[in-house]
Amino acid sequence: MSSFQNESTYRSYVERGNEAEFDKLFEEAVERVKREVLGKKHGIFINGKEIFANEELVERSPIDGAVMGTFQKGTQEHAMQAISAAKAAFENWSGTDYRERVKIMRNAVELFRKHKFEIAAILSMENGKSRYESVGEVDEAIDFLNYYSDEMLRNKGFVRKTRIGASSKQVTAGFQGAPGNEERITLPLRPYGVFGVIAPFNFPVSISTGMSTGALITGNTVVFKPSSTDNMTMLTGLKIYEMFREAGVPEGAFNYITGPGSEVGNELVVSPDVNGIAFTGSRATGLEMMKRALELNLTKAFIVEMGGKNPTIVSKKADINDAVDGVASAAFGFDGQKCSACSRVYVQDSIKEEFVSKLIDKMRSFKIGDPLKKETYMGPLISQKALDKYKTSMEEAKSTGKVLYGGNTVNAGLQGAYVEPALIEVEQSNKLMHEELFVPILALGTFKKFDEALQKANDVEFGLTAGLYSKNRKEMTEFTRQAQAGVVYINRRTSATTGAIVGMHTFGGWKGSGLTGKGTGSRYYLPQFMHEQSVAVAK
Ligand code: UN1
Repeated sequence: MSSFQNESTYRSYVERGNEAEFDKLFEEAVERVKREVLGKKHGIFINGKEIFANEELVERSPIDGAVMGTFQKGTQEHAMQAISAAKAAFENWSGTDYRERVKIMRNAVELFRKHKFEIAAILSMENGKSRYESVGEVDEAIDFLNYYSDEMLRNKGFVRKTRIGASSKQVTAGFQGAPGNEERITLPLRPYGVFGVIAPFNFPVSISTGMSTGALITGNTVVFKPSSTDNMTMLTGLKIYEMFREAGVPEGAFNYITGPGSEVGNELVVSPDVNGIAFTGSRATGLEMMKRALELNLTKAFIVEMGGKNPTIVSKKADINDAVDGVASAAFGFDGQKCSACSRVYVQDSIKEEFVSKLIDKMRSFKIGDPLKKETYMGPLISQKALDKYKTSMEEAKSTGKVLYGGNTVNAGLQGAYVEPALIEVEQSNKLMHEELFVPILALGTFKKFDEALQKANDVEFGLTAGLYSKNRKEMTEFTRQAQAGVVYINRRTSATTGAIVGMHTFGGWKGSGLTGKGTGSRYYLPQFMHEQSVAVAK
């Protein structure tokens, strides 16, 4: 069994002094994709067959409105068909040897590698990520495939065996713990059945692949719905579908369906034939789905990731430059459209002025515009809805607090929603300190004593990531003990709260950010896709 290694594409190019090659591969892929991939018409794939609906969905690039492709507006009826295809495929797929499923996932790794730059190029055009974020995301998808494959092998398919020895004594009537014959016991984790995989727009390659791999490799079959309405990422979703199929996932075991959450997503939630849901998205949607299933007395396995309002504490004992770099990347990378984004920063009073002035310098230096250009750090927001959120939140900040920097739209000469990174100062009780906005607005607060910072950091419903900058041992220990978050980072210059690496930083939310308390890229991820059975055979 190979030992797990991260894909680290960009890192290996720069370390070899070959960044030019990295750029060339990405730029050539963009041209190729524009010529050969964009603007086509695509169906839904159920049981390996392409199906067309009565209505269509046109996916456009947030960069300039270019048509990425025409997709199907799937209905409840289509969802029902996909669910029954997945149900019918379950017996065979769950019955394959786990090593066979691992082999198929390793084939998928090779396909993802082969098409790495092309998928990254589509991704940048599809959701507006920079080339670095996009290649990093494809790497993350490859890492999930490899990591979960390793986990299946390491756990030998998640089957254990044990036995109870025969007793020399027998009883006439049994009771708990009664001596008896020998028992051979097999303890497998077994797949639930059909999983609905409902993916977000912001990491449509890595999160879709990660959730789907989790379901498939453990023997479940899947109905996969990429983000299909306001924020569309159906084209990368289709590429994932194609690669899984080419890798050897049989027809019916993985189905691809586009369409509104209110029809397709809803059917996955309310259908008694769907045994589990893997979902990453907003807290409101996640909670609503779980409620709806329970109202129907359906006890599904829910594996949900539901956003964050992630804090960073900057103590006077911090390296301020590291803190500035880390907070700026975490808050404004990909325009803050990450559930891991830093959206609150608490700075100790005595260093506030220096920190704020350096942070604003950094924010001013970020290039905003076409994310296909090498120098761009911030591309467009995903949609008009996101732009509205940015604008109304900035209005709110103006009337209830102070705007320290930004808040305006930017004319990038393109038809897209380009905005400045924004820094606002509001009271802890302000709703801008509590609500997840998913736009590049960072709320600043201050503190005198470290305890106060911890209390404020924890004072939200969410608990996904949290960052600290301090060189003081006591503060570091205190933060580690008290931070109510599943992913905690200390003194990380590359980013205060984002950029978890598969297999290294496990990624899962506490409190209102999740449900199971177990993260992705973790040893405890796969067991969530299975229920345990103990099978005792007495001699
Ligand atoms: C998300 O924003 O939905 O740690 C997930 C990170 C990424 C995952 C983010 N690896 O920022």
